[in-house]
Amino acid sequence: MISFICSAKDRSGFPQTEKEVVFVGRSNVGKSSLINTLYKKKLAYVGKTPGKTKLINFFDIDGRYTAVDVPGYGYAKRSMEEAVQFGRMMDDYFARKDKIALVIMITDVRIGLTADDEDMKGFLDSHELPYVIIANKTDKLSNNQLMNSRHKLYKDMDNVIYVSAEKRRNIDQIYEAIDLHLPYSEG
Ligand SMILES: Nc1nc2c(ncn2[C@@H]2O[C@H](COP(=O)(O)OP(=O)(O)OP(=O)(O)O)[C@@H](O)[C@H]2O)c(=O)[nH]1
Ligand SMILES: [Mg+2]
Repeated sequence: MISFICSAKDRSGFPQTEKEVVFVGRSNVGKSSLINTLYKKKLAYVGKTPGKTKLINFFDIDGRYTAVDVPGYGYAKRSMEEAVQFGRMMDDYFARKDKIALVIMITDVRIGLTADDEDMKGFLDSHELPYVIIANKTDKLSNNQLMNSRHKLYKDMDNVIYVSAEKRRNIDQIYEAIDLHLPYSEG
């Protein structure tokens, strides 16, 4: 069974979990959409305007692991107060890095990795956190444009999974990546 555990804005609200798969990325790349597609349920709030997800949301996935939806980074229209709170919330979250089984970094296939994404990648590398990169919204590109994006925007990197959350394209590859990073469990 898949169920919502809680939302939290700082460490006082984080639940007791063991293995987390966390979805990060710039605002509006489709983190919440991808979570809903992966788990076939309207778990996370999807919005037309960036900055929709404001708290860290925890979901129990079949008792196997915890999926975590976090607010997007690189969203300029936050107020100063919001930006400070956002930074603190993410610091609190990543301080528990021993719990993180896999980071799923989502990007927009039409944009590739931005400076914010490169910062996040540097952070993940320096903390030796395992991650995969998702290039989402492939339904917005033709096959030719997609080839161009792979080559030019993603430099043919081999840990990129090209998907469409909206059209359920290549979603199985994400399940495989998650399974690979969880200790073996039955069922
Ligand atoms: N065409 C297309 N649109 C998508 C896809 N995935 C998400 N979207 C759209 O992109 C917009 C943002 O989606 P969200 O899932 O709310 O994005 P988010 O990354 O959670 O955004 P924040 O919570 O603001 O950080 C929505 O209008 C979605 O419908 C996709 O695969 N294809
Ligand atoms: Mg969201």
